[in-house]
Amino acid sequence: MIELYTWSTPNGRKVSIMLEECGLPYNVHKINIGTNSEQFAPEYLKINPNGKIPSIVDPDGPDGKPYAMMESGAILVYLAGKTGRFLPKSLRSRYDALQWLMFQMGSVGPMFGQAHHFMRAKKDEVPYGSERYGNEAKRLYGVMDVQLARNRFLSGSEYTIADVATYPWVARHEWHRVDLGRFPNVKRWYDALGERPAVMKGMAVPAP
Ligand SMILES: N[C@@H](CCC(=O)N[C@@H](CS)C(=O)NCC(=O)O)C(=O)O
Repeated sequence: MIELYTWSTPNGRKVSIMLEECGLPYNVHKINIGTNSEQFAPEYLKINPNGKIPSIVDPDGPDGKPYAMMESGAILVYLAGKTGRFLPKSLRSRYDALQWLMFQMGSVGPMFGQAHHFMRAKKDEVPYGSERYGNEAKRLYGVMDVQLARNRFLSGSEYTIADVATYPWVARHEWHRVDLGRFPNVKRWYDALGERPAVMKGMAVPAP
């Protein structure tokens, strides 16, 4: 059974969606990052030296021994490798999926996260931050909208870990003040993914 350390955030839900999609059994351990202490507990830092969620421990790691992992993108690649699912076999499609996964990890996550910080987390909104990251979020929706006008899924015709990684961030579109109606191709993709049973189950982790 894979041990999942998570909280109710987009990065955490990428991994619960993937575990559900792959049909892998897992135990959920809640790490309440709002306490500003659980993620920095010495025992947890042994699993995730960066003091963030998500993390997993697979008792049946690559060499048959327990294996701990941090970084949601790396965890998705690992689970795709372990199960042979959601990362295409053909090299061209595989690199397409990895490009869009890195786009999520390097742009979508950090920029949307900063937009949330400035728009929501601060008691007094900082207009410069809200504008900068809000504009960048809209720009990234534009990039995804063009890509999804040409493709059913983010990296092509197949549902991959790039889609798994991006969905929970787009699910927070109201937080970064993006009107999905302005990005019809993203909306079509978002609505379709939201109907997948594994996506619904993964988005409900951790249970309240
Ligand atoms: N690049 C990391 C980012 C992880 C991350 O930023 N996690 C946030 C929640 S979404 C967190 O744990 N924040 C707690 C903190 O910064 O103290 C990943 O994708 O796993």
